[in-house]
Amino acid sequence: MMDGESHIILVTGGSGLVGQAIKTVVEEEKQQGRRYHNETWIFCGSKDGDLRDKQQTEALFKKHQPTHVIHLAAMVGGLFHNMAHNLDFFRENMAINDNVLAACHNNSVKKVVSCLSTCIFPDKTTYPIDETMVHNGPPHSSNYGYSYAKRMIDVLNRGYHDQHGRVFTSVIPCNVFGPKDNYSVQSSHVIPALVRRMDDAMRNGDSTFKVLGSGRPLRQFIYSPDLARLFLWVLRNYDSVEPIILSVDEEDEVPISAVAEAIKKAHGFQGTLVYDTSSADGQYKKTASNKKLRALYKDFTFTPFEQAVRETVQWFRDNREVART
Ligand code: NAP
Ligand code: GFB
Repeated sequence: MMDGESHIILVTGGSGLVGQAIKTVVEEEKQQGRRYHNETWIFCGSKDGDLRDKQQTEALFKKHQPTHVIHLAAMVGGLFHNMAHNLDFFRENMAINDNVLAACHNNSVKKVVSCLSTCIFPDKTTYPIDETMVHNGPPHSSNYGYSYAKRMIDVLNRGYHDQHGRVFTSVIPCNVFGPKDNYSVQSSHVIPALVRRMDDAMRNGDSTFKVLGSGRPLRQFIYSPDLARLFLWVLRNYDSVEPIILSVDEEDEVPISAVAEAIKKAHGFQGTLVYDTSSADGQYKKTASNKKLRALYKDFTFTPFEQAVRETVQWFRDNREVART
């Protein structure tokens, strides 16, 4: 964004893991005097308007008149929550995405950055996965609802560009974790689930700790502050409608067992990890290439995984009372 105009940036889903990370980074920029033009940031959660409802969505946009939007709001959850609620994930996210992008168009928002996920790619695919492969086949059966709804963001972005010349684009993060995540047992992703459950085990003095599944599946994890910095870079510098993967390198992919060991070390848990192979593993791998990002943003550095896990465990232990559990 190189013009001198005022920018009003509305972040839907602003009260969540990624939204709060963006808020923290924006505040750090202000403290460091790195103001980017005259940006006004507005972070919204569902209390500001239920985006499944068209009227509430339009009212939110009329109230704030954003010039730019980072669209994060979604029904989001881990493997087990998706497996149990594929219809809800599809319908809720379809409604949210159609309402938000229509409101962006109706209110002449200059640029929108929406959010897909590396888990929405075809289950049967070659590796590494890249941005051209989003629609090349059915997603994994565990989260088809969420996956198809997310893929429709890309379809909507193309439609608003082809029919109306809109610059609506999307990013495709790998698995995200960090402070202010969703730590609820029912719906959370693996890292917040293990962080919270191992804190419980430490408090209870348990001698064993159950990790669900075999521990063999492979994942790439991005620390939420790193993703936040990449989101700001995309908002200010990336103007293609084509999606862009925001992920750590392929070689940074880790098995779930290594995640559990890192969380065990960060907590100082002395008990034994036990793998419950009666629970689902989900996708074995979804290895994504960040080559496009590396080509465009050469000197970006990711926080080392073990350091990010240590900081996340520390945040949870210091903030358990206010965490979303
Ligand atoms: P999150 O912590 O669960 O936050 C979800 C956000 O969406 C919250 O601010 C929530 O508001 C809002 N929201 C949900 N339903 C809404 C509704 N009906 N109306 C208005 N707002 C609603 O999720 P996250 O992890 O930050 O995810 C943010 C984005 O990143 C999502 O689009 C997700 O698909 C994507 N993503 C996440 C991951 C990951 O591993 N976490 C990976 C790839 C992509 P309330 O807090 O008020 O409920
Ligand atoms: O983050 P997660 O729930 O989802 O990770 P996905 C699931 C993996 O972690 C599986 C293992 O291999 C689980 O067996 N795991 C071990 C656990 N212990 C636990 C635990 O206590 N809780 C959870 N949740 N997993 C999701 C998609 O896939 O990726 C979503 O379903 C979303 O749509 C998300 O996009 C980013 O990485 O398997």
